[in-house]
Amino acid sequence: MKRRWWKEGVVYQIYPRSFYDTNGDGIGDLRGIIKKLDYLKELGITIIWLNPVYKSPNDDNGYDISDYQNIMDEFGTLDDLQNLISELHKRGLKLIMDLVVNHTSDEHLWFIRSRSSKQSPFRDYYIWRSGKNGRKPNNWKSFFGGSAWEKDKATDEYYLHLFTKKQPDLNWENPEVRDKVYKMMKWWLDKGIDGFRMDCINMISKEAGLPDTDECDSRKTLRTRPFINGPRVHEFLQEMNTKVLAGYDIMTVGECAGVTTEDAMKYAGEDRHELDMIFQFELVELDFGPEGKWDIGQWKLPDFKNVISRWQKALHGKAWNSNYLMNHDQPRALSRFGHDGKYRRESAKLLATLLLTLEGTPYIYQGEEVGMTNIAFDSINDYRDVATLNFYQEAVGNSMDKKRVMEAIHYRSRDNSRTPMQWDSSENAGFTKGNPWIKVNPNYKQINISEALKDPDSIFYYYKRMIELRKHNPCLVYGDYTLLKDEDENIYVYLRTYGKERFLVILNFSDNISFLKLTEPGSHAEFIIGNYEVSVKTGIDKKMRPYEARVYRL
Ligand code: TEU
Ligand code: CA
Repeated sequence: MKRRWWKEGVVYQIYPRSFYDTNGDGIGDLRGIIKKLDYLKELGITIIWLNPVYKSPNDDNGYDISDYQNIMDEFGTLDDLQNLISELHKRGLKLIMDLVVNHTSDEHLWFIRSRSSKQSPFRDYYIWRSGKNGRKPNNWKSFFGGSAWEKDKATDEYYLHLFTKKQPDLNWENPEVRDKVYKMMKWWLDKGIDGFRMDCINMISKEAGLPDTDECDSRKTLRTRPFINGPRVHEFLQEMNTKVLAGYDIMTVGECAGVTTEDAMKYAGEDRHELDMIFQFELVELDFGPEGKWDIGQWKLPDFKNVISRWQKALHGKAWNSNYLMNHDQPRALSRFGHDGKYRRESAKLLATLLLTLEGTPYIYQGEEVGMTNIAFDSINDYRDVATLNFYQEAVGNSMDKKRVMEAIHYRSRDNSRTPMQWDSSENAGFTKGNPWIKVNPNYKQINISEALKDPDSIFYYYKRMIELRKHNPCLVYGDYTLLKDEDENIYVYLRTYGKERFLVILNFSDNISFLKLTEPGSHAEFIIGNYEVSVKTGIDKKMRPYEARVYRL
């Protein structure tokens, strides 16, 4: 396996809107990120991924872009971004930016021109169809509710939008569209950025004829939709690689909902010349009920282990994993896979241990490093996420019980991860001197960065130590992964092996004491790090306390 900086690095994801506000308008900004770079350097991360900062009317918080080569007014200017790049590079940190090219905003000049007339030279930049016998062109649904087709008055035709109707899908069949995208990517790379996180990249190719899909709703069958892993997607990505990516020493990660490990090998196989790695969704969909995302199910540790183990095994030596427990689209990992009450500190550290001892590049989401938790607003009016608001409208419209609707939102809303960063215990958690665009989590007085930095036993310092451990041990980066059998449904144990080096990781995912039933491996295990005081430093104590995590060198 080739050594690469992006394999050995640790990514920190910044959601700029909620990170740090420097001018009191209640919205995080680029200068705010620059102000906090020393904090991030202290944590030890090496790569920053920024959610979209381009010009946008913000129907979907920046994922609806109206100008790819300009910065959103609230976030700052191109000069600020250039400063951010040089301040990062000065500190030895890298920057990857979001690339959102499955769709644009309906306020992008291309779309304004495209919708103006059927004869427009931009018409074919998007996917236009006339209705079928007075009905929509097909039965595809938008990810955010309702049909994926919107009828446009000017020409009486429909355009496709897999997300909101302010996010029309680009037509990748059109070589002019692809060339413009590639040119724009080069423009950014020449500014010195170090790579891209590619939004919905496995949706850019749609099956010819745009056939109806057999099933619209279930996430389980997402992979079979005519717009997922479409017929030309690999051709497009190889073209992008040849024309753009290959010329730079950068990293790329593609967001790919609805992929198996086999699909992943096609997108990110070492010999494929497409992407460096992808985000897959299996882990974060374990608790989807049969009705999908808003149907709250239960996740179980054996399934959790299976998913991780399957991906670790399948990609080893062939492609590269990316590991994340949450992002800006997901609830807080701590509230979901850990325990955000009594065992908040222990379980946050347990999740850190997992994330930083797997093969693949780890992604930490802002606030994860201090154990931020989900939010539960009483009123729907305090929510901002378009997917949440659409779900509420639709569910209440279908006369679903309001209390149940709010419960689902409390568990699943994307706003769980989008509340402002909790910097200190001052008003608005020190995030802004003005009115925050979304309310701060009321627990900021206890949970904040300033407290964490004062406490040597904090979650923050545990992350820092784990990141350091990974940095100094290639075994944790490149080593082979083996799941060890333990009948206990609460414990997760695995080995990482690299030549003669071996690490053993033991995680108790329960709020009870559990006993390890392992017979092997040996008695001279050396304790390296854990989230509890440990008296036995050589050999393994089989008693695992609630959410206890330990790493041994064998
Ligand atoms: O998300 C794409 C995606 O697959 C979503 O449907 C995801 O499954 C959902 O948000 C989970 O709740 C990307 C971005 O990450 C997201 O923030 C954008 O809203 C979306 O694309 C459209 O650009
Ligand atoms: Ca601001």
